[in-house]
Amino acid sequence: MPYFEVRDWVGKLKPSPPRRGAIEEYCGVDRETLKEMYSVMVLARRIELEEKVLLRKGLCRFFIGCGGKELIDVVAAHLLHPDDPFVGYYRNKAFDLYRGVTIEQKILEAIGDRRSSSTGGMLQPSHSSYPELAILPQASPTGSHALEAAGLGEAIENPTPITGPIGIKGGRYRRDSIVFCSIGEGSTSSPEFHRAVFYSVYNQTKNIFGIYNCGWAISTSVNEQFPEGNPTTSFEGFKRFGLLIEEFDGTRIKETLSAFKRMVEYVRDSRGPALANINVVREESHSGSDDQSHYMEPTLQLYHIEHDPLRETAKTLIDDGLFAPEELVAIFDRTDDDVKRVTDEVVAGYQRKSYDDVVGKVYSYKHDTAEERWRALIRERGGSRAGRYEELYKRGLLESADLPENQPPMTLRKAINYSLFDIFMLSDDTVLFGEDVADFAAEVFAKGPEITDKLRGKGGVFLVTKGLQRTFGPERVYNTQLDEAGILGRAQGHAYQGRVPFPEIQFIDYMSPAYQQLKDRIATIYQRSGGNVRLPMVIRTSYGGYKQGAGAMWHSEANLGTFINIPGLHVVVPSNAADAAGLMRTAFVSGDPVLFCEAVALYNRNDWDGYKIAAKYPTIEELIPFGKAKVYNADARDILIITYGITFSMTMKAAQALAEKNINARAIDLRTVKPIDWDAIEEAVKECSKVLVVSEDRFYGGVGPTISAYIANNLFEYLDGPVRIITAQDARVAYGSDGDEICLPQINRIVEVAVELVGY
Ligand SMILES: Cc1ncc(C[n+]2csc(CCOP(=O)(O)OP(=O)(O)O)c2C)c(N)n1
Repeated sequence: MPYFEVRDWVGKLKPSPPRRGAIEEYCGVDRETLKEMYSVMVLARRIELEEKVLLRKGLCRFFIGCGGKELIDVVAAHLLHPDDPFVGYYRNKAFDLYRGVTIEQKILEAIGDRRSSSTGGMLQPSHSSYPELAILPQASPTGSHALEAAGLGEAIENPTPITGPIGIKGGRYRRDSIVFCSIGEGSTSSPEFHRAVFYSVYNQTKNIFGIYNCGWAISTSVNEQFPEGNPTTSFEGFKRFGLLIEEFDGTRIKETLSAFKRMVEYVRDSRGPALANINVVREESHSGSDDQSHYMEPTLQLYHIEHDPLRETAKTLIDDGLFAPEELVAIFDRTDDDVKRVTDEVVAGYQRKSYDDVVGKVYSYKHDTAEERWRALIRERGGSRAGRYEELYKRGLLESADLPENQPPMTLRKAINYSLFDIFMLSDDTVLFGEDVADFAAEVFAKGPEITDKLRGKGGVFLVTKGLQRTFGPERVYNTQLDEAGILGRAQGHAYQGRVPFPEIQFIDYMSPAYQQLKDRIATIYQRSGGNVRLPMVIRTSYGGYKQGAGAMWHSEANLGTFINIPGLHVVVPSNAADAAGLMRTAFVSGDPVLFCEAVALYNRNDWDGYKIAAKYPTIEELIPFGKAKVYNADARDILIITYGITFSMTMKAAQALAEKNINARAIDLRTVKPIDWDAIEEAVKECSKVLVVSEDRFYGGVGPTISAYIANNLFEYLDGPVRIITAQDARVAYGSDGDEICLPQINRIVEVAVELVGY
C-alpha cells in the first residue's frame, strides 16, 4: 500500500487501552525499540516513495522496492549483532537503514550520484555496499551471493590466525559472528543457493539463510518453482545434520521476532546453520518495469495489500495498547518531512560521475604498492626461508635443502610449486583449495605421519600443489567438493575475512559453472563498491592443448579471449618457469582477482624441441609487473611475432627456422594478456612494420584479433603489410595427435605465414 494510504489507514485504527503483559509477547523488545523498528520500516517505505517521484522526474532511472519486506529486515537487523556480516539482495533497504545507513546515502544511491559511499553511483538503486556496517556489496545476479555467504561462514570458522591487514572496513569478523543471507524464493532455485546451504551444513558454519517468499519471482509463481510451493522441501534431509528449518509469517511482528530469535540462538550456539521460509508480500510489482495487475488475480493483489507489514505491525502495536494511532501517524509525518528535506539537499548537489570515477575503479593494482607489500613480507619473514627449506628437506617433503633460487633451472611445475611454498611461508593469510589439491583427504591426513609418511601423497592432478598441505596443514590447504561455482563462490568469503585465497579450477575447460562467480561477482567487486572493496585472490587454472593428442575436447581449452573480456580480472599466462614465479608473486600482492593460467603442456618440459623452458628460479625480491611484455631478439626488424604461453616457445622455434632463411624475427611474449603491454607492441611495430600474431585462442573474440585490432586502430601508418593472425580453428580440439595438428597453431605454419608476410 502506498505511503500516505498506509498512514491514513493507521490513523483510522481504533485505539486500545494498554494491556498488561503485552510487551512480554515481543521477545524482550521494549517499547522504545519497537518504535524505532517501526520508524525504520516507515522510513524505508517513504524513501521508496521518493524514488518513484525521482523516477518520474528522470532523476532516478530504475526502481526496485523493498515494500512488504520491511518487518523481517528490521527484526533481523535488531536481533543480529551490528557487526554480523550481512549478504543481502535488492530488497533490504530497511535492514540497511536499521544498521545506520542514512537517508542521504539512499537518495545518492537512487540518483546514481558519484558521492554515494555505497557504490559511487555505479549500480542501480538498492544494491547496497556498506562494509563499515557489515553490509557486504551486492550484485544483481540472483542466488549467486549465497555461496559467498557460505564461504564467509567457513572463513570465520577457520581457526588459522590472520596476521595481515584487515581486508575491508568492518571486516575480520569475530569467531561467533553469524552470516545472514537474504534471498527471494525464486532465486533459491539456483544451484548456487542449494550448494550454499549444503556447504553450511557440511561445514557446520554459522549461517542463516532467510528466504523472503512473496510467492512470485517476477511473474513466475512459487508453485511453478517448488513442490507444494515450498522452497525448503528439498532441504528436509539436512535436518538430520543439524539444519534448523523455520517457517513463519514475516508480516506478523511477534511471530517474526520469536522465530528469528530462535534461529539466532541456535546458530550462535554452534548447533548448526538455519534456513527460514518467510512469508512476505510484494507491496507493488517486481520493479518499476513490471505491473503485477497484468498477471495476479485481484484477490491475490488484495491479499498483498492487506498483509502489508506496515499495516499489520501498526495494528498489532495499537491493539496491544502499546501505541496510540496518532503516535504512529506522527512517525509518518515526521519521516515525510525528513525525507523531503534531505532529498532536496542531495538532489541540489547532484554530481555526475567522471570518466575516471568509472573506468578508474575497475582495477586497484598499482605495481609500486604491490612491490611494497611484497618487500614488507620479505623484510619480516624472508630471513627464515633458508631454515624452513632445510627443515622441509629433512622431513622428506622436498628433494633439495637449497633455496629454490640456488637450485639449477627448473620446470614450470616446480617453479609454481616453489612460488606457492614461498608465498605461504611469507604470509599466514593464505588458503589454497580446489579439487584434488591436497596431499591427502582430510580423514587420511588426520591419521598423522604414521600413515601419511608411508604414502607419496597427491597435491593436484599435475602435482603442482604437492607438499603444501603437509607443510601448511589441512586448514590452509584442502580439497573441495567437485563444484567449480562453489570453489570460486566461497573464495570470496575467504577474501572478505582478510585472507588471500588461492582457489584452483582444475582445467580452464571446467570454468563454465564458475563463470558467473568470476565475471559477475569476483571481477566486479572493486567497481561495484565504488572502489571501496577489493577481493584479492589468485585463481589458478591449467589450460591449453598440445598434450600429444591426449587433451581432446575438454582438456585443451585456451579460450582466454573469454576472460580478457571481463573487466576487473587480470589474466596471466607465463611461458616459462622464471616468469611463472615472478608473476605469481605479483598476483598475490596485486590486491585484485587474478586468473593465473598454467600451461599443462609446459609443466614438466625442460624444452620445446630444444628451445629452453626450464629456467632459474628468480631471487625472492623479483616481481614481474602486470602488463610488461618481454621482448626477444630485440634487434631483429624483419618481422614482429606477438604471442604468449605455449605458442611462445613454438614461436622461438619458428624464429630459429626463419633465421636459417635470413629472416630476423623479433618476438614479444606478452606474459599477461590482461593487461596487454601496448607500449611494447607499439615500439616494436614501429620498428618492424610486419606483424604476425600467434594465439592458441580461437579467432572469434580471441586474444589474437584483439591485438590485431589494436594495431589496425592505432598503428596502421607504421605497417608495411596486413597484420596476420594464426589462431586455433573454430572447432573444439579433436582427440589424438591429428586433432592437435588440425586444430591448433603449429610451428611450420608460423614459419610459412612469416615468410609470406616478409615477402609481401
Ligand atoms: C541469475 C539471474 N537470472 C535472472 C535475473 C533477472 N531477475 C531479476 S529479479 C528476478 C526474480 C527474482 O525473484 P525472487 O528470487 O523471488 O526475489 P524477489 O525479487 O521476488 O524478491 C529475476 C528473474 C537475475 N537478476 N539474475
